[in-house]
Amino acid sequence: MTYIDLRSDTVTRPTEAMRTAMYQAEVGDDVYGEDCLVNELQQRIADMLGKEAGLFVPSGTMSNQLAIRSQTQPGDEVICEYNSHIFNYEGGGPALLSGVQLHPLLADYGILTSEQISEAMRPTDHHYAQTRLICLENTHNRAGGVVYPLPVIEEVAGFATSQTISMHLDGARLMNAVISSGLDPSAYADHFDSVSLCLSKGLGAPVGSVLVGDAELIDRAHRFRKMFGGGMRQIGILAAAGIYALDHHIERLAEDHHHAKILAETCQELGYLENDIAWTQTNIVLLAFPEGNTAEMELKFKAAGLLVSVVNDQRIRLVTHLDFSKEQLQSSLEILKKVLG
Ligand code: TLP
Repeated sequence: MTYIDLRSDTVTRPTEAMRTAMYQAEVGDDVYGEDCLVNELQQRIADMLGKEAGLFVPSGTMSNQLAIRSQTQPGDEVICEYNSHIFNYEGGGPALLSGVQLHPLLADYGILTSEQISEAMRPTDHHYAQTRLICLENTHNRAGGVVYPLPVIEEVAGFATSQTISMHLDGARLMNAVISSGLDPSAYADHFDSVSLCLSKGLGAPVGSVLVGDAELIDRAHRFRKMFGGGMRQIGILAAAGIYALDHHIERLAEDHHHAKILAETCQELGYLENDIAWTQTNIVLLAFPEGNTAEMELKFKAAGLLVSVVNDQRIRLVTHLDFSKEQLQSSLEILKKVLG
């Protein structure tokens, strides 16, 4: 049986044209800094986000972990959102790799405000861990691909500056936010010391993320990348895929958003959409199952030919992507009606 795969936008396979770019890539040893395509990719993303330097890393997880390691000391505290990727899906990495404690705050739709953060700040009293870093996520995955409102980011950043706290953006899907909001990528990135952008989500590359920041921060992250085992050699073949994605796969994210909206409309009609449809802003659709039967529903969807991901016992996630065609959209709508109707 061939399945329609809406588990994640990470499931895409490189297109023929992307594979050709990878095949033709000139390569060098990136540990010596001699892979021209890696250097080009890093600089392009840094420029796009208005930062000095970039660092190509194997995954979004490593990118976030390097950002935390490079901007904290063991014993520090990092504020993040309760449903953030960093708190939920990175294997407890901050405790092991950086020796920091996370201070997760639950926020409506994943959007942390400056008021919430200022209330959570630790006093300078020696009893407390010192708050050193705030991590935001845009778009917010577990909140359903929600785009962080820029004015909220501006307020959080203003507060962080006033307290000399650094800001990191998990921008795994930042380009989805950019396409949805129409804002320039740097309009978001300007408010952060470091930004992680994934090439292997909506942008359709097989591997890789780029962490950007000022030259000093990226130099520190570079040292930790080596320490964490992320120094890679002839990876121009991967950078070529990333460059191809930047050239060809950004604007088309609008199509994924359109497909997600159509799926969300049907889920809403069937009474299973998690939030008001206005919150389906990018490529993620969240379905609500208050009876806590998502494991059973996952199997029902699978039997009907649709792969979905279970977020928890009450939520299922659908993610649209480059390999999800118009024909598959039609079939998915039929499956949703059959299984949920
Ligand atoms: N998210 C994956 C899973 O890990 C949940 C997915 O299928 O959505 N930040 C955010 C916001 C992410 O959604 C992800 C991947 C990452 C970081 C980590 O990226 P990778 O998988 O490259 O380590």
